[in-house]
Amino acid sequence: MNGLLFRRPVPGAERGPDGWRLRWPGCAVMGILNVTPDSFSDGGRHATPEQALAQAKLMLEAGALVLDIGGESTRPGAQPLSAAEELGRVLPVLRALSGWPVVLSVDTLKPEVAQAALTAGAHMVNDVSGLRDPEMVRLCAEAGAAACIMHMRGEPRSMQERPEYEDVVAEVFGYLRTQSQTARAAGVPGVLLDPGIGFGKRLEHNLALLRGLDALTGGPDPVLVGASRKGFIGVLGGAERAADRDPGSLAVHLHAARHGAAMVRVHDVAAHLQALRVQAALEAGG
Ligand code: HH2
Repeated sequence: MNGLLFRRPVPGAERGPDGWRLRWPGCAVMGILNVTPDSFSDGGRHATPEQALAQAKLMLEAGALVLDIGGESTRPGAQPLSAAEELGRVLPVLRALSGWPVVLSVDTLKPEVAQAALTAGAHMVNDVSGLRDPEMVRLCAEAGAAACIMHMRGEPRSMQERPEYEDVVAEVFGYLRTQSQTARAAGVPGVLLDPGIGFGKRLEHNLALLRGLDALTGGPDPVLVGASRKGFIGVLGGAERAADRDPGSLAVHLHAARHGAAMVRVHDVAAHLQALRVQAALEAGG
């Protein structure tokens, strides 16, 4: 069983002495809901609250455990957005989804956005900057919200300009462990660790992190992998358009699940759950 602890009520979580514990078997799915005009794969497709809610309903019915709502694209080269603009995108959707039987995550690196999103109904924060800003740690602890800590080298605007590592696996996993310890010591109840596929990483870095995943999943924190439709899948699989990269995304995420990932962050929830269920059944027979 995998699990994530919160200190606030969360749909599907059991109340215990230390808070609300969400538990799930095997690898769960976090559905991506980008309320943006410019995300690299689904930009503009769910930009109005009505479109976003229709997509949320589809992902919920398909079996997503978590919906990850983002108002700012973090694709390579993306320009930063103001907090007010980001909030204008995510708050109407979060308010409409509040009360739905699904865990709501806000995908942001801005403390102001995270704070308002938690007040509007989000249960957890997905921070692609890995809780770099101490204010993010403080507010997650205060709200009793779990956090996804992702590794990113630099910033989206410039992160793909010649990223270099001496030992990418040791550096990325070491960073995640340190951030987790800091967050827990400050009172963040639960953390998910994410190697940040494509965030300041070249093809060989992404592959090394995925091949080395056991070293991270063997630790105390659940691990999330998000490779859905990313550029390296296009390179390896010969799929130029992001929308054509679901088969390669499945291959990466099945690998991640086999190597202990507790959650995958995906665009196509139904296809992933089907594949993960079949893989789990095959492994159960072993
Ligand atoms: N990838 C993206 C955004 N947020 N969060 C986590 N934890 N892990 C990831 O790998 C991750 C993430 C980028 O993908 P997407 O949301 O599809 O695109 P965009 O940033 O262009 O909106």
